[in-house]
Amino acid sequence: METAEFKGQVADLQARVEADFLDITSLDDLTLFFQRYLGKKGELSVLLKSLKAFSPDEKKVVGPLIQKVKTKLNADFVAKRDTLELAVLNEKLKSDWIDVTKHEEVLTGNLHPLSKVQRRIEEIFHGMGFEVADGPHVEKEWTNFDALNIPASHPARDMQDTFFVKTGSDDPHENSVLRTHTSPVQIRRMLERGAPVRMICPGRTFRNEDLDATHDAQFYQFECLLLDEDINLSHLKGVLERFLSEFFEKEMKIRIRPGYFPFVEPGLEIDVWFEIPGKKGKWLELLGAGMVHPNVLKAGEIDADKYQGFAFGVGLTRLTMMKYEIDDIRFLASSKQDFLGQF
Ligand code: FA5
Repeated sequence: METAEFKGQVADLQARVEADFLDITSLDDLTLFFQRYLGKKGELSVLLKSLKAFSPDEKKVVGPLIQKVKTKLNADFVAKRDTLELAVLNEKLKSDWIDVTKHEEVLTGNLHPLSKVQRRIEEIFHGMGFEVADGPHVEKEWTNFDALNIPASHPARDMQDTFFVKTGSDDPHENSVLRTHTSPVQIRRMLERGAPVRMICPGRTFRNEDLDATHDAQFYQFECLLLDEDINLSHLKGVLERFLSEFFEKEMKIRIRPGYFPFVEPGLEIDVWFEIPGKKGKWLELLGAGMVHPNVLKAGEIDADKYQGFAFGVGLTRLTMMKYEIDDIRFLASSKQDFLGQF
């Protein structure tokens, strides 16, 4: 190629580069522009390679011409890239900004009242040296009834009250029920770890009952079992009074009546005096209790000559209703935010 022709090509290239450069409005345009002129196979690179054909003297003339174009082109390219990238960033900032001073109403969750009450109960009993145990919802018929000295003829086993899961076997270890109370955990705890025992067990219980404002088919109880040497009813009364006073944050009055539960002897029903400000106070039936029956100790493989103790089972759901003045048990199973948000 003649130097004149080369000069002409450089001038032509420069004119097109300048025209095309003016059309660049985006980073995509810029990439295409780069590929067309500056990339490995770009026009400028091809022209630069053709320099090889010139003599050293000719190179001295045409070399600087094309170098000048290349230097300018590179500088323009970088400047344009910076400008376009900044524009993209500014656009993004416009749409992404956050006003950190703006006050937004944020809906936060809270614990369910039953969970709050359960945690508080656990705290209080931990403070008195009790452990928290757990048991399954689907329980062996044996553990739920037989081991607790509830004979096969007892009305509590009636289809009206118990949700049977598996029936038909003569062996109560083979049949299962939805546990009707938390008392079977007493047996589990005795068999697992022996005496002495100081445990509570909060959990869900199930009964096939007529439902009303104070009775649900699923409700929560918590069981308390204390086995040791020389335990008597005054220990039961002391633990209960201490628990109730801490739970309700005031001195609570209790009334002890004789009651019948096959798994305790003597058996007791315990009521608490309950007052809502502005309303008449009343005795509320809250729990069943008593000294653990020797047959139950036997089922739990405890040496009844050495150890004895008390047990009680409290309606945790009822305790929750008292604490928060909830007058219908069905609210506790609802997912209504107006209700749940209050706690
Ligand atoms: C029992 O379940 C015994 N296992 C308690 C017990 C344990 C006695 C250890 C002695 C020794 P009862 O059926 O009374 O007892 O139930 C205890 C409490 O559970 C009741 O006082 C009541 O507060 C609550 N409760 C019973 N049925 C329901 C129900 N359908 N809905 C809500 N709470 C209930």
